[in-house]
Amino acid sequence: MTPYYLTAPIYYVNAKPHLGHAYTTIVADAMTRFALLMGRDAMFITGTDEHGDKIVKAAEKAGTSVEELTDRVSGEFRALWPELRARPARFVRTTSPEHKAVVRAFLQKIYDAGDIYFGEYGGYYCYGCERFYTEKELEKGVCPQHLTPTEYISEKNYFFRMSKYQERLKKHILDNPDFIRPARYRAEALALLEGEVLDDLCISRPKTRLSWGIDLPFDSEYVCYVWFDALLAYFTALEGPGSELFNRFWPQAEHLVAKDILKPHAVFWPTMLMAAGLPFYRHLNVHGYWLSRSTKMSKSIGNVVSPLETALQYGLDAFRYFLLREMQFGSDADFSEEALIARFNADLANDLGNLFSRVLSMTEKFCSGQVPAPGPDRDMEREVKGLAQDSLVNFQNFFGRVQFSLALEKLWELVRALNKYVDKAAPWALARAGDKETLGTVLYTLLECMRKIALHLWPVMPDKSVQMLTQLGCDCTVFAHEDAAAIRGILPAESEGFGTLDTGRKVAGVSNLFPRIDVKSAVGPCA
Ligand code: ME8
Repeated sequence: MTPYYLTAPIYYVNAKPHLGHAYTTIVADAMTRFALLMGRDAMFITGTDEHGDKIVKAAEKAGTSVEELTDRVSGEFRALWPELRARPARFVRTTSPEHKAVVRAFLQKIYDAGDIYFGEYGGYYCYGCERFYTEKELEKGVCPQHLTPTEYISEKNYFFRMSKYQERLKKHILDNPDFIRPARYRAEALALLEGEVLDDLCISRPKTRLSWGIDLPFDSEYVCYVWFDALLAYFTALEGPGSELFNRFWPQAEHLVAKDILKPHAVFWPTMLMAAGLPFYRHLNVHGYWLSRSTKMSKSIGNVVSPLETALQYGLDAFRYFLLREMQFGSDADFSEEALIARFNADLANDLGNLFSRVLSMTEKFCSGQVPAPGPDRDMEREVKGLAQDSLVNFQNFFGRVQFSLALEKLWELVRALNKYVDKAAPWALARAGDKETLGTVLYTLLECMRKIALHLWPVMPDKSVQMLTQLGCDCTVFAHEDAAAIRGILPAESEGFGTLDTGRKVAGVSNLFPRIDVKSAVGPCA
């Protein structure tokens, strides 16, 4: 049983969670559920990033202590994830004693190895990014991310010899085409490593300027730079290097982030791993931004969508489906309620919901609500089954390669083909003609394909998936109890054979999974 360890970012506690954070965490949850279904011992983690200038400034602005702010906002993030059916195995707070111990041990290790030195540095500091920029990196004199003025700061600090590992990292990225994916971000990472020598990384802040951080183990006048501290949360969740958990899961680690934090994950982090003599992660999965009216949704701009309100308004699973279906992983996507409603009505109400409602009501009407026994397949059934196989294999392949939108599109090819098959096979005509055997074949083929669709949708729509399976008369105890051992590894076989659905089982007569949203009456929370 291969382990699977996925990390979502640990989010800053300077403001409440918004749709962008919810997206990454929901994707992490869906990827973990999928890995479990595919047979892996899977978990994902997240947490909150609580040190640094940005947090101190946010507390000052809120007129509260930094401790009060971090406790409150960290609590809000932690409480949101279960509401969105995302279940991180661990939630790391960077202010926790466990995390501080991991950071200090790591710093001491690479200090002892000679990869940290003391020096003087002057640079343009952006408080939003918590990092220095060189003059060349600024855009018209301001921070290229936040478009806000920077502050020139010159001071003595500790530096990590990042440049020492530049060539090895470049080679690793070149030798492993899917180390950073999709490809456009691999190219961006390579561009950072090509040409000029990397600056060494300034990893400390003097306490005279900032005291809200983790003390360096070798100099108590300094605290650790927040990014150096934050990345190590991925180790804290595994109880630190050397632990049993770490040895088991770290070699299978994957990260999930948006493009704003590509550089720390593609450059800082792998060089830190090399300095500590630890293996690289497997994949860095990078997605684009959710935009609101073509502008990045961001707490500093204030154009954010509340994930919980939207989920409550349209249904959590429909919301999760929309997020995974609408955004091509890697590219930006625009969030609008109109787009959500359009997707809901087309894909969920018309295609999927309608399929369930038609087939279940016909089973009720023509077969007393019981799964009928199938007769021999005709060309029509062979064609549908061939298509089902292709669609499910495609779904599994694309989903595993973080192409969620394409995976769902492939699954919907099957949903739509089944609706057409209903029209073509016309069960009502078979019932009228008294052809029970063919009627059984048609309804069985449909119900069995619908069961497979419902199972494949579990990572995306966990509640609706169970509802669909229950309507099909399947025993869902293992899903209701989220029994990982029983769920693990059930998906690969589903794209191969047919006939797992028991005949004679009672199915629901009425389905009503996704009632159509009337556009005129939909008054949204996020207009
Ligand atoms: O960067 N669209 O935390 P953060 C899509 N603490 N995703 C978005 C988004 C948007 N408009 N806005 C935010 C940090 N995100 C660091 C991370 S990890 C060791 C430290 C998501 O609170 C996306 O995952 O600014 C992005 O990378 C992350 O939130 C940034 O969260």
